[in-house]
Amino acid sequence: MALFEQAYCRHVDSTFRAAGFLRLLLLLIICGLPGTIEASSWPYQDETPAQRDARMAWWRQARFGMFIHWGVYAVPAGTYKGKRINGIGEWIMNQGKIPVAEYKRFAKQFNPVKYDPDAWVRLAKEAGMKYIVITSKHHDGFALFDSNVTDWDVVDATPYGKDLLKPLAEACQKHGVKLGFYYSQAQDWCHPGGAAVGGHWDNAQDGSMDEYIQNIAVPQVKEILTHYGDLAVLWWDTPQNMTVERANMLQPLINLQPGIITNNRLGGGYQGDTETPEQHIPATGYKDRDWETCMTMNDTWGFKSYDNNWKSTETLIRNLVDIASKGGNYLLNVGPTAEGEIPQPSIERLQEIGRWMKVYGNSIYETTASPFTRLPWGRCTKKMFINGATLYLHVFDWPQDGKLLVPGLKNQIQQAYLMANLKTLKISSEPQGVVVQLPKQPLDEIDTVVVLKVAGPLDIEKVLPTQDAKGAVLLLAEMADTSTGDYSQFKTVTLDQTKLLDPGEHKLQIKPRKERWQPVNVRSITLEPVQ
Ligand code: FHN
Repeated sequence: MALFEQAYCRHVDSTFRAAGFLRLLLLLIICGLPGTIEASSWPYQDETPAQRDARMAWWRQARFGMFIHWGVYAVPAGTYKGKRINGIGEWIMNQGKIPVAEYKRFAKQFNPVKYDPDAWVRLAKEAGMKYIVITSKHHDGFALFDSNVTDWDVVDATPYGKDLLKPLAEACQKHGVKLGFYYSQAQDWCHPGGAAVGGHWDNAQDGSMDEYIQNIAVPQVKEILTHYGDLAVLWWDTPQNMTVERANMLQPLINLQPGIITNNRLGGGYQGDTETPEQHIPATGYKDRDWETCMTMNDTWGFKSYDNNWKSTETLIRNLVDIASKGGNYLLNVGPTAEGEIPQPSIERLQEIGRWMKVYGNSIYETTASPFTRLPWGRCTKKMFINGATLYLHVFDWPQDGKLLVPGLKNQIQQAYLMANLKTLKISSEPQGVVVQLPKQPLDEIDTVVVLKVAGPLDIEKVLPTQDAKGAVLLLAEMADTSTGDYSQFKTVTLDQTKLLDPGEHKLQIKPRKERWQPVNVRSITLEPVQ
């Protein structure tokens, strides 16, 4: 999760007591921060919805991209003076409080002679990824490109001595993969005046942040936006100490790449084009906002030699599907070594994802979010057409009796088949929805996709939650209108008791207390009858 988000997220898993009812309409209210500052130089502020859709089209169709965190931190790779340093690899300088001059010495061992940008791009493509975002400069201030305003870059400070972004840009161009640059605009631990979460630890870091923005960040952003051909994305990060004035020095530069997509991490009140949940998948998508979950395959972004906590291919594929089913993109990270190699476990996982994508990629690309609130056996993605829709049913949990219930679906089904072999499937319309008759075994243990072609506008009856045998009703976050935030640390809170005297529809509102004006993430609400 983004560090700057941590400050204002609170997590609640609420329990609410009620006294018997028939149906309940849930309205969850999730509040944002008090009004943000008006940003003035957003070049797309007069864009019509159609212009915006056209600008965002490739990104929305892509659904899957590669994040690359690469820099001098790959040399210590998590170890400093013989000690393993806690935390993510690219933060070793900050976590280990390594003095600037000492950290800079690691650059002498940064010699990525095995760097093969063409192979990296081919790997991304093989995995089914449509774009790459690479750290042109991370928080340690080290530039992977030849910068005119500093010697703290790959050309001047390393034995390798060559710009790393140029050949990557060429390979992306050659293979038709879009390229984006990550740029740490505020945190810079090696240039005086750059911000540092937790504060400076070396006098060499002290200086004016305004001058740092003016003399380092602004010219470097100009460099990355003008020296590498067409750029698709500019990915800001950690807006530590970014005032609106500082953001205004950087924001207009995006005009140098007309149509470029930027994220929401510049600071100064700029919302950018995309929300960027980090290391988690929101329970639902973001209403009226494009979004992209960025995630590591192990527990670090930058290479750490001893981080072997790799996610399984099953988890990664299901994450991609989950995200697509909520209308978002998945930006999956690799952290290459100081020699320029993507770690083998990452390569293997990307190749396995690629094998799945070869068969099922069309159920991900160009799809939009699921029309169902929740499917007990998996996820759904869809494509809408003038006369109907294609529903891709992603079956994670294969039904033992072979009957797949698509709850609430009322449409006439034109075709039902297994995506992998086009085998037609029998269907029947039942009062609870459409039932698809599946073969005994899934074709893919991770996710077998069933395609339903339906006629007419989608007609899906909302299946409302019902009481269980004990009379309890479980309301999940997926059923709410919107939800965001980190879904890893919840606590259960007993809220209150109330009497519902009349049967019928009731409205339940949950709001944060005014004096603690923060967003609340609600995972589920249980209504229990009072005995
Ligand atoms: O501090 C960084 C971190 O190193 C990494 O780059 C991630 C990627 O989204 N962003 C920041 C934390 O939010």
